[in-house]
Amino acid sequence: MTDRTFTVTPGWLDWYHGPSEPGFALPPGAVDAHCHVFGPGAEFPYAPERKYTPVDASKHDLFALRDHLGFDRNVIVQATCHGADNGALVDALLTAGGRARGVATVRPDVGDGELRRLHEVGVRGVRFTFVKRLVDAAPTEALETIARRIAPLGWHVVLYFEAADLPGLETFFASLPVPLVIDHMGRPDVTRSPAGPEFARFLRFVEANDVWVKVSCPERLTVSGPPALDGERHAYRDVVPFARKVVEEFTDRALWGTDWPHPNLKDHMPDDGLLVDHIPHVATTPARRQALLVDNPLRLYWPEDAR
Ligand code: 0GY
Repeated sequence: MTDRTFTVTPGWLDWYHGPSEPGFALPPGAVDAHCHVFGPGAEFPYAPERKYTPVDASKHDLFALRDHLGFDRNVIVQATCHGADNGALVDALLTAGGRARGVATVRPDVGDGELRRLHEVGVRGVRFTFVKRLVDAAPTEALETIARRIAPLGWHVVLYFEAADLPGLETFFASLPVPLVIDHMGRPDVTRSPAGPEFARFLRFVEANDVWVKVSCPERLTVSGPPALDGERHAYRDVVPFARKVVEEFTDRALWGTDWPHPNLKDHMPDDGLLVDHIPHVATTPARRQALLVDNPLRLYWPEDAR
């Protein structure tokens, strides 16, 4: 029998309850293109191979946040704590009634019937993480096999890696037969210059390949941190030049997501209302915001609704 009782990882920060009202009004049809559901563990047990046990964050909590912030739709991304059991994800997609699409995790031996079933409920991509603290080994072989399997479905691969690892991975990534979506701008070191060689390499990789970029997770990438909570709503300023550069250079290939419920944050948990107020600093014109928040995610996840 599966054990459905879980002890949350010591020091784990709960997600922010009662987020503030954003000052920035999202455009109609905005998509939160990177968020997760965690369990609840009693219903959807966490994977035995997980590297952390989170605080439960249910589909109901996620949809309440969507409505509070003013998003219209979600892209729910399978988190490593659920391994390749997509049960919680599929359940959330079914509940969302067309207002959510998903990115799953599958193993190389996944059946064609299972891939078709995932497609029917709204999955449009498969995620692979190369972030060492989240996986036992780089999933290179599995990625190669699965990318070939999902190509006929029109799916893409979501990649999560750290900037320092891109040089060793980019040739392999470029050889994959599907579009690539990069989480959190490839995790740049924001103490370096956005005009420096490391980020320039990332931008060249994006330029040269069929790559989309999530300009997400300022709260994870920041070194300067959020502002003191004294009414200042322009947070995570050290991340802005990186995200702005991506949005300006690749306006039609940038995506944005909350990353709610923000796994593995050690120092602070962001107020998701404040995160939304980060967006106009990154996408500085109405046209860029329309592309980032509406047109781009629709082209990738709801092409039938895209302009
Ligand atoms: C994120 C970032 C993290 C975790 C995961 O699947 C995951 O466990 O994505 C992280 O720890 O940096 O995108 O949620």
